[in-house]
Amino acid sequence: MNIDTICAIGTPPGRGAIACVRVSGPDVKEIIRKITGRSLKPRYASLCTIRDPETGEKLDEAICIFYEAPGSYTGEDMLEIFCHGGYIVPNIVLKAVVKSGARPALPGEFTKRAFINGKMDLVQAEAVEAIISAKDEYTVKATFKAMEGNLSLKLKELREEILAISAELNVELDYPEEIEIDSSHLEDRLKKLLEKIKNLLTKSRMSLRFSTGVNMVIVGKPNVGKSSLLNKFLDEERVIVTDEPGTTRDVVSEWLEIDNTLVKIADTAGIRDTFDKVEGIGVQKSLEALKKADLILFVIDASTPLDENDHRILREIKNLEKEHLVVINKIDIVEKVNPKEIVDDLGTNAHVVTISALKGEGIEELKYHVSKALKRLLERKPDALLFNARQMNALEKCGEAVEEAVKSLKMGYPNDVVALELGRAARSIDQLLGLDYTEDLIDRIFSTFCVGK
Ligand SMILES: Nc1nc2c(ncn2[C@@H]2O[C@H](COP(=O)(O)OP(=O)(O)OP(=O)(O)O)[C@@H](O)[C@H]2O)c(=O)[nH]1
Ligand SMILES: [Mg+2]
Repeated sequence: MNIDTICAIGTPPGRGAIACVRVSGPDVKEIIRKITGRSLKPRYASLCTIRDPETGEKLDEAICIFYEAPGSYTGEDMLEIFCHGGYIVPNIVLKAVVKSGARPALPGEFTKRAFINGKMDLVQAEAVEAIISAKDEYTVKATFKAMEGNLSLKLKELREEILAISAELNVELDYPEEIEIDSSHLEDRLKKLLEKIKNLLTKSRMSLRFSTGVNMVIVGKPNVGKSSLLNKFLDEERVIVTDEPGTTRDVVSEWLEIDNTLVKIADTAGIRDTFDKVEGIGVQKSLEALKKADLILFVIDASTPLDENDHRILREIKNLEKEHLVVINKIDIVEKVNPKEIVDDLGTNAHVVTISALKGEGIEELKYHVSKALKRLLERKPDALLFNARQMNALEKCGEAVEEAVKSLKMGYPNDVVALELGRAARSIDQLLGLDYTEDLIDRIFSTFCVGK
């Protein structure tokens, strides 16, 4: 393969103390000589004067680090120049590097080279990009494990198991007379394997939903102050608040960040029996929003006694086994509130917070408990899960093939039919890990990465 030398600014544009220009490829040593006039000891930080390779003009003072192949990110000779930041200097340095023989890199080209040179598999490469693009701490933590190789290990174990079962089937294919395989034992193994695949898919689906934002839904009977609470969370008059029960008729959601987690917060129509057609539709929508919720803020009104509507909503929440907090609102108009008495009466041991959405009292405490509840939810999620649609798709295909293999075995089909399905399953995992790839697919994946990574 004819490999050239690539370069890019690895830091985002804009005013900043330092920027990093990265260079990778066979001409790195030559480029270092041209722009610094020196040769650099690998893996040492050296303060260098960067010069125009043609005129010798001084361009910047920068820290340069040379990484010798194969001990670098890409597996090739690499140079990282830590020059002054801002809009101009990094580009001047980049130009000098280009003049010395490198060409500007395409998006994701450094990581693509790392992948092609066997420094990481496709799942790890995708994890690098997912970390850079993450919008919340959860995604960073989850994908960091994938970048370290935990997910790949899990997938390789699945692949090993598929190949081991295939091998047993093939033994019989090769020596049909001598060996007889106990097919019920193989069926058991296949079923266990299928179980593992399905489990990984289900958990990954949940985790993917999490990284695209947690659904937090505010529910309660009419007039308890749900919309007032949403407005307080957002710090603006986003939804209409009136003293008329049944004001909110639709689900209104907005994005919010709580303790580094992206939260989609939804206000809903108050839930009660109603003859009003529009309100009735609103109530239906509230019930549907409850089903989709990851976390529920169940609001009750401290100034009025609990009634059947409150109990009905709690029953709904309990039936759905949803994580919830009880929010007692309007504490500004009652003399004394006994939260314990209220939750005992309701029949829940969920955490309770007292607030006044009108006065803004208790909102910070509520946010604190929301963030604690989010942490509890996140901790439930195990590590090393699939984190994008491509990966999900490939593992789904693998699962389908294993399912077909189980069916074929049950139906007493010849072993080569079963083996064929298992071959398909193994290939899906190979594609997932990038052990089996086409240039076109790889280009498509890396083109979504950022330049300089
Ligand atoms: N005193 C007091 N009044 C409040 C408080 N929170 C809300 N209210 C009032 O209660 C009434 C209803 O508030 P909303 O926020 O519209 O209640 P809601 O739960 O969204 O009502 P629906 O949309 O009808 O289900 C309004 O008059 C609010 O001003 C509070 O903490 N204290
Ligand atoms: Mg409302």
